[in-house]
Amino acid sequence: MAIERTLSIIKPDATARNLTGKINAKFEEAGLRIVAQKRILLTVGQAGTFYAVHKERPFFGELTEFMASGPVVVQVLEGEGAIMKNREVMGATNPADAAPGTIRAEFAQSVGENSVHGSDSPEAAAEEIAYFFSGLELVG
Ligand code: FUP
Repeated sequence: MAIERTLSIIKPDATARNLTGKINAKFEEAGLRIVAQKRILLTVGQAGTFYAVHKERPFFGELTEFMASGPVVVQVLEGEGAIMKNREVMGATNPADAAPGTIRAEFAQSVGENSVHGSDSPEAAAEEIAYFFSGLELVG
């Protein structure tokens, strides 16, 4: 399995509850390295560009307003099979379906306020990393 990089976001519900350290401990324990990281406040428009694939979905307005409702931590995780490994550590989108021990099982509040985002394919990872970081900011 190749070394990959993937985009991770710690969402506003988790930053509000001071959970960034507990969440990142789970990534690091799984062998993922944080090779870029920043805490930012998105506008609704920036969140909409990021989630453009969902723009026709009924939850799009709620999703983008939530993502702009407080600080997020955007970060790049690196490791063997990092894209799928990150998704495993995150757990299912709906916390009711998330496996025990996953971030969403332990911390998520609902399908919408589900604490973390992770890229779901190599193409999405490349695009999402480039949306937030320049090459100079990746220092793995
Ligand atoms: P995921 O890749 O697990 O983050 O899930 P999706 O790409 O399917 O959805 C992106 C985000 O949209 C989720 F994190 C939360 C939000 N969402 C809802 O609010 N309601 C839904 O029914 C599905 C997704």
